[in-house]
Amino acid sequence: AKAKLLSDYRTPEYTIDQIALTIELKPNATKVTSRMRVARQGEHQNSLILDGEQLKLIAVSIDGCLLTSDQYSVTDTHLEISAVPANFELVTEVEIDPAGNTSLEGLYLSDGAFCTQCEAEGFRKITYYLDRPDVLARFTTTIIADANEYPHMLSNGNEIARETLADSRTAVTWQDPFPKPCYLFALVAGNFDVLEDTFTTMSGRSVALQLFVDKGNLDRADYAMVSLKNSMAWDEKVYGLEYDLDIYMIVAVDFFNMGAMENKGLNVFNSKYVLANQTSATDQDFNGIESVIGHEYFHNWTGNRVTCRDWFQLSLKEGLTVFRDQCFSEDMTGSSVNRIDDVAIIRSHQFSEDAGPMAHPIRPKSVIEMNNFYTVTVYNKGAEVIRMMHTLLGAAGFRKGMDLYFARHDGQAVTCDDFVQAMEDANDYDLGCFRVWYQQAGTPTVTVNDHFDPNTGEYVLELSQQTPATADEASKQATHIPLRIGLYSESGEALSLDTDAELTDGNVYSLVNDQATLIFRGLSTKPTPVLLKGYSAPIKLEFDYSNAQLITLMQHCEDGFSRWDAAQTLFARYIWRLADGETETLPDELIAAVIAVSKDKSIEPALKARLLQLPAVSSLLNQRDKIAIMPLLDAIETAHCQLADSLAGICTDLYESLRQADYQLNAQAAAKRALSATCLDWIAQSKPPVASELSLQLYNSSNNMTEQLNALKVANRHDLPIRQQLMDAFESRWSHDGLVMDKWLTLQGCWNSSVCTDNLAVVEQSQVFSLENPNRARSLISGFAAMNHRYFHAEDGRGYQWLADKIKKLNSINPQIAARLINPLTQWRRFEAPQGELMKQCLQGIYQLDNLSKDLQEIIGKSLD
Ligand code: BAL
Ligand code: ZN
Repeated sequence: AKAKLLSDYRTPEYTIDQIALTIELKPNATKVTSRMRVARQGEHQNSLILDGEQLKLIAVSIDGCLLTSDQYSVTDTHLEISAVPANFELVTEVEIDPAGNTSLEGLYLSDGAFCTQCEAEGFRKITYYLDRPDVLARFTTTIIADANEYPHMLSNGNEIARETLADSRTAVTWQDPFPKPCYLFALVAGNFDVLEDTFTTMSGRSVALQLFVDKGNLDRADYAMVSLKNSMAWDEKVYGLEYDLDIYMIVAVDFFNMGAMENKGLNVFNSKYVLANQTSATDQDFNGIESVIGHEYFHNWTGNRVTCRDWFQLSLKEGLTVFRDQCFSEDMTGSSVNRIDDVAIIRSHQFSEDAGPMAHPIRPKSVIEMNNFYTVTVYNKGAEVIRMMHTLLGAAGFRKGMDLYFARHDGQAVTCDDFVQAMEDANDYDLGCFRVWYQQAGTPTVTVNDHFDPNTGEYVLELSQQTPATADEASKQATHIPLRIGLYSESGEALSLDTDAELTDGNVYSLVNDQATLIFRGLSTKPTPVLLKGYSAPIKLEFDYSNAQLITLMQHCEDGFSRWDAAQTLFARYIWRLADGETETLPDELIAAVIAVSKDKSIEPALKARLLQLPAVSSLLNQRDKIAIMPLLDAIETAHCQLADSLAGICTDLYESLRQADYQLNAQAAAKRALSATCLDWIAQSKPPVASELSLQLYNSSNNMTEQLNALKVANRHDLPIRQQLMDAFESRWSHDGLVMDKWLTLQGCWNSSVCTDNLAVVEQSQVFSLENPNRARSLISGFAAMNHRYFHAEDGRGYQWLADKIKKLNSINPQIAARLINPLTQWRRFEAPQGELMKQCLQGIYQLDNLSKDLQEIIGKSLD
């Protein structure tokens, strides 16, 4: 397969501004008739080339005249018609097979309901079309189906007609008044329960809200509806953006590749991000629902009203919309820990993408399979890039930029440059070198040295930035890095900053060159610097803090992120020293500091839970170029044991004090549950029998999934004697419910036991598991390959082989999911022998497959290159 390049972008030679679709639904033979108004753009005589895949062409006509087969040609990927008029009506008729579509892209069946997923390039699996985001058309869609079997027939926009046909069939017609690219097209037909509500917009319009869920699931739909209404109100309040149709529909389906999809007026959601109640879902699940519901809703403006010119610009809508959903969640919970969790994703997953074979800028330059670029770089680093503009311009300046962006581009398909230009123009602010963030991959490192002169009271910081080479490009430029700076006294008080350096509101310094020197005056003793408050840029910061400085920051810094960052740095420092054989014990001062944190009643429980956690393995892996995995895992275990001996007693008291009489669904109660789980984990590390008893008690006495799952996780992670009993109890209670059983599958995958790998074969055979369902496949496979480091990386290579075997099967079933789940193997270069070599061999084995998908070809090809 050939790569497409950003630099090859050309405006379309033809456009389609109106399309009327008639879709006669039958599971194995759906007929799609599309009537399109086509117009040539510019002076040329080139043929019209439409995208289309896996379509059976029945007929083509132009302005009412049926074409003969010599007037067009059909390949696996295109329909080409030569000698077309400048303006004409094109009608095509095709047949497709939704029931046979296991890729879940295009039109397919989810548990008997028809649904669609068109982004990025799935519409071409429904009909022949100019399947590119810069072709915007008004869609009218008529769905024909048996109304008894499919009482709900939905598409974008408003229902404008309904007609009863022969054979108990009904035709329902929808019209979307907003021109849109075809990736935002959606169709759903099925038999659902519906939760209905209304929202009154800021201009007083009433919008009907409808949430469609599988029969019997209405008791799990309330939270999604509340989240939707909160999102609508938030976008009005923060951005002055109002919803624009009279109806907003969300359909929850069980078979879905992504989290959800923002189709105009008709979102289709993975049921994981809709269905939740106290007994079936954890606090984390509820947070996920709030953020994904918000995310898809916010797309209505950032994505739908203003869309992307081409897929290289994906971060235009995704980075911006992730930033918006992060701010929404932060406002809803009002806690500093949201920021910590966002940063943890960058450090664990985005840094590894930057350091691996698929490294790409947030605006990629070259793509083989677009589905491979729905990445943590485009989404989460993209959001960090938007956040940096927000930091540099301030909330009011950012809002001015957004207003100008919509004023200029509403109804258009635009580029990331257009967005940056609007921010620049609205604020008269130079974002020239900031644009480098869009152009180059890689994680910049800012190295900082300091010097204090007690005679003059001057404190000097010397900064330099450098971005290492990435797989896609060796040479790197300096970029615009906002550093939010604070100086702290020995006891952790914030000092006022007296400097000639240009600091904007909130003490933000713009590092734009390779190097810079900052001088602060009027200091009586050497301060402790913090340069990345709130994680003001997605970089690595290198500064040689003393243990004492880090301990002070962990205990006293007013910025929650910086406290956590200091704790993580301290822990990581000693884990690496243990791994390298440089020490065998954690220093007393570190243990004392952690105990002090655990006892400090002024620290909010959510933050305390995070301060008491060791760095994630996935984040530690990104701190070195080459990893000896078993010594690292052993070091983490040693650090855990040593700390646990000192912490278990305090954690037992804390655990008791955190008991809550009733279940409450709010951020404060959830924070206590999270801290309580952290305590239980420390207890389990040092006193397994006590933890066994507490876990059993917690599982049996609690009335909510969060606590029950916390009990199970501890039993699973420490392989407590009680584990099997709890797993069996969970299975018998939930075996009928795939969504809940995903948690059980993940636990099976990350079971900390030497029999885990053997057990996978048993679990795969269980009724609940299925490679066809992405949620089931992801839960078990990622539970093992991304979370169970010790057994996935076992030196006999069996973990790798197990994953390779799943990937080979998924390659034929669902290439998108296969390409996601193969990720752990693609990092082989970073692992020392024997692991690295064994991983590579598994990749080579998959690469030999005859029918290897384009998705896997791109990823494995780059990985082995
Ligand atoms: N647009 C694909 C799903 C999402 O990011 O909302
Ligand atoms: Zn999105």
